Amino acid sequence: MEWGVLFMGSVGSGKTCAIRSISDIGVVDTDAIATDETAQLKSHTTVAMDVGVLHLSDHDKLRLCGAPGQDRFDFMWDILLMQCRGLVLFVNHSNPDPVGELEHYVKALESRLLGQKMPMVVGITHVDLNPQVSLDCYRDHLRQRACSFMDIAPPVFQVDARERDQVRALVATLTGLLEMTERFPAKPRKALVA
Ligand SMILES: Nc1nc2c(ncn2[C@@H]2O[C@H](COP(=O)(O)OP(=O)(O)OP(=O)(O)O)[C@@H](O)[C@H]2O)c(=O)[nH]1
Ligand SMILES: [Mg+2]
Repeated sequence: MEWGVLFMGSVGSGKTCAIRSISDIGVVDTDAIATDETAQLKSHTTVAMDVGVLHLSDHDKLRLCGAPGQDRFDFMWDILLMQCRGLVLFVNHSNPDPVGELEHYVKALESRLLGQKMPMVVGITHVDLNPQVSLDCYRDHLRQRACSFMDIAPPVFQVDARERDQVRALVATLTGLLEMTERFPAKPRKALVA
């Protein structure tokens, strides 16, 4: 079995870093020198995609795809979404409006998936830079605001993208959700007969 997993989230949230942390092969990235406002945050930014591989067993592997965070490259989100079965959404907890950031990406995903189901886990990064603020704001937001591409509110984890074990734990949870979706695919609802 081989599944594609897409890492999405804002510039600098840690997508490329996370894929580098867990990939069993050298990551193919498309990082270029940042020239616009991104340069104030970091020196390099993904302009097309990252690709890595995580072997789960002799026969099973995950293809790890990283999307660009910048909205101007959002055409890549459509291309990558078509090739992936599950999502890891990163939110940078140290940004000024991280819940707004979460909402921005959930909305972008909904408008692209158009009702198609896709399991997702949410990873909150950079918590070490803003430890006094609880992660409940993300869970509350996702509970109140259903994601049309998931039947349940997605799990939310604190994760440091530089830490292999933490990223692996996040991806293991997503793999569990993917297996569940595979074994128990959502059945179309029967029409109600009056
Ligand atoms: N302090 C801190 N730094 C982190 C954490 N997770 C990742 N980083 C750092 O944050 C930066 C993330 O950079 P990238 O992985 O390139 O970010 P990206 O999401 O791929 O960004 P774009 O490709 O520009 O959209 C790196 O310098 C990481 O070392 C964290 O939890 N805490
Ligand atoms: Mg990147």
